[in-house]
Amino acid sequence: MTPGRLITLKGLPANLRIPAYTPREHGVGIVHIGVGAFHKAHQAVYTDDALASEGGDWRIIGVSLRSPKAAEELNPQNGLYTVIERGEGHRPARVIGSIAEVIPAQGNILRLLEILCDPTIRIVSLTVTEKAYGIDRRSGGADKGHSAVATDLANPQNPGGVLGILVASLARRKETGIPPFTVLCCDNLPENGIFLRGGVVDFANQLDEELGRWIAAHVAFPSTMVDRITPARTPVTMSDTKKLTGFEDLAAIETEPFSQWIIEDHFPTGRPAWEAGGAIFVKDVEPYENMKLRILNGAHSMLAYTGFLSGKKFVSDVMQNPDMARLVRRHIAAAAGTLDPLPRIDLDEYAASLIQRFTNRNIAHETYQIAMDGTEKLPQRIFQPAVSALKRGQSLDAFAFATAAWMRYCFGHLDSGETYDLRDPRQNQIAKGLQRLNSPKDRAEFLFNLESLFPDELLSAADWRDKVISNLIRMIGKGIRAAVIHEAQFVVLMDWTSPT
Ligand code: CS2
Repeated sequence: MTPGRLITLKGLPANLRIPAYTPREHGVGIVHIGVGAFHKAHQAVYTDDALASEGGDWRIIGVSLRSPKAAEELNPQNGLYTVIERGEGHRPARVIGSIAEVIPAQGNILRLLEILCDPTIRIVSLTVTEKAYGIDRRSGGADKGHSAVATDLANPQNPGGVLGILVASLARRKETGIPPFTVLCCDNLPENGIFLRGGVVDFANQLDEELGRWIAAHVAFPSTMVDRITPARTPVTMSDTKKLTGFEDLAAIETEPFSQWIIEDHFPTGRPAWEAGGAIFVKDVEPYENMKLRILNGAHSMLAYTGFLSGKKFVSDVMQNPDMARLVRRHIAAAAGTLDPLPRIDLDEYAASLIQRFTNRNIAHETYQIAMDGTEKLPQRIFQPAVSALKRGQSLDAFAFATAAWMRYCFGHLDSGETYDLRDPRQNQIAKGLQRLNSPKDRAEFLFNLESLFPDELLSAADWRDKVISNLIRMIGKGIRAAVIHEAQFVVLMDWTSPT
């Protein structure tokens, strides 16, 4: 018999963790833009814990900007879904009740703007990926070359992009005398609150400078560091959920046991008691963001490019290869070396736990998933730490190797000749540029010169360019696997970095 769909908390097995509150008794207080697996494994879980511990009207209305899928999965289930945690030897599952509803933005923008202007909404949070903001990293303002920004500036009453939606709803709140909501960016970007504030204020200024000034003076944009490795769901997620809950759950996700959330405590309009789920509130998030972006995400990107090109489908497969694992350890150590000491954080412990998380064979995290959007990710993950290493007189080897691996990935084919889709917002420009060039050096130079990608400090460091180019020459000449073996033999590992 096919089990029914998960629509209520009734009838769930007694050993399954379910919300320790009655979801429908709590009103909404948050609109979250970008209800993907990561939001469901992270902020929604913390909010579930906060509701259970302190109560309050803090349930979430999810918004999806592009596809109606999240709404189709969650709405028929009254927002309920299962999270399976996959770690060594255990597989706890819990049902989350913090999401009230999901609204696909397309076709519903007027309703969405109405909700965003409702005074009960006090926080608008976002996980839309780096490329969706439409903010120019160099100027820090709205990027008029970004299609959503250009379209929304031309038609600000009917927006479809992040900046347009935030500015249209803040403008309405200003007009009607409703206090603004707090904007909480939860994407992997350095100083993400300041970054988003710059884009929103500049976008508003293009329409009405008085509005821009009001946003700058009255809207809070706290920064956050978010961390939980959340792979795409697989058919096993679905079949395991059915076994664990007894119900069909089309919105189920799986994630790792580890979770971290560090938040700048600046919420003039109030917030849920996220500390109930373990969130840490601090004054300055930037050092924690740098730690995570440079160590975890930097090593992730490096291993994703080398791993994908070597035929390793999952992160844990990469970690099974001793040479690649050595390079991961080297990368972590090099990235950690670019950071100042952090209060309450032992970097050696952080690094050791990261190795364990990457090695977790219970989650199927695809290297191809992480390889996506390299031009959006590498500046903060690889290039900025490389600049710090350069300034500190430290070795550039790990960062140059990671950069060469990304460049090799940009070619769009494996050593075998098999092709793949780059999945990067600049893929057409990259493919076109590389097509007319043959030598590895010319190809590297073309990629170095992509607009606003590499920091000037790196471009003017001859040693950096030479290192990247010689790695790329080796990757092409000998093949990626031989290049990995070659590079790994020079790695000197110390203390925790030694393979066990
Ligand atoms: C990953 C991140 O896909 C990627 O680029 O590096 O999504 C990573 O899994 C998360 O930031 C972990 O918190």
